[in-house]
Amino acid sequence: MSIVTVERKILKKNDELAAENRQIFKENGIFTVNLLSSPGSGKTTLLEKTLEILNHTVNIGVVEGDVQTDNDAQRIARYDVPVVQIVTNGGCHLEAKLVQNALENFTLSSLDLLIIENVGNLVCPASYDLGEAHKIVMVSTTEGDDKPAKYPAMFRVSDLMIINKIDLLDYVDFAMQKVRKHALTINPNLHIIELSCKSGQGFDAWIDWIKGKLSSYTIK
Ligand SMILES: Nc1nc2c(ncn2[C@@H]2O[C@H](COP(=O)(O)OP(=O)(O)O)[C@@H](O)[C@H]2O)c(=O)[nH]1
Ligand SMILES: [Mg+2]
Repeated sequence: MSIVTVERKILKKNDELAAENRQIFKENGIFTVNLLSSPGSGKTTLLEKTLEILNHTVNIGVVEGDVQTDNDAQRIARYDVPVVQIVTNGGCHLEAKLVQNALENFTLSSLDLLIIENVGNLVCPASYDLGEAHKIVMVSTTEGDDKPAKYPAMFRVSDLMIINKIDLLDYVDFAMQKVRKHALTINPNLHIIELSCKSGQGFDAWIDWIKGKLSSYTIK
């Protein structure tokens, strides 16, 4: 009983800090997304491809969350965009306070888009609002087709599901329609994009989604 109470208090505090972050994003005209998946689904690869395409037209900042290393931040730094690594030292998710601290390292007034790559985990990050406009959940064809059924909370709180690695569909047991059906049963409003970060197939739909959101996000 007491454990439940403590957890509620932590989440309440997190929600307050997330509201502060949301206000900071609003004041600075920054569209922020929180990217979530299991380890290895392709979050960093999606970011790399996105930076290749959008880097010259959109001012992008990246926050990388990882349990132990700064490997992903190093991958992103090659694109010459501002990137801040948060190492959680074993923590399984990012929290609003950690993101707020990370924001001090950006020139916020010059950012249009902030992409937060969360710690690879389909459970804990679902409960933690970071102040983002949208949570985006990614699944990939190599990790089985049971993820929406097994981790429904993540699909309930997300607005977009990206199904990555469709270049491997012929080689893996992955029933696309089953995944789509389960996810939509949990969240009928979920937008779904199938793509391959490797072949580029379907990637335009993702870029169009981001561009559409950026253009309708009139908060300056
Ligand atoms: N075949 C294939 N491999 C991919 C694709 N996207 C990412 N990968 C590979 O999947 C592995 C994990 O990718 P990464 O971006 O580090 O995943 P993260 O842990 O979610 O950030 C890497 O070896 C990538 O090259 C894809 O669309 N197709
Ligand atoms: Mg990564």
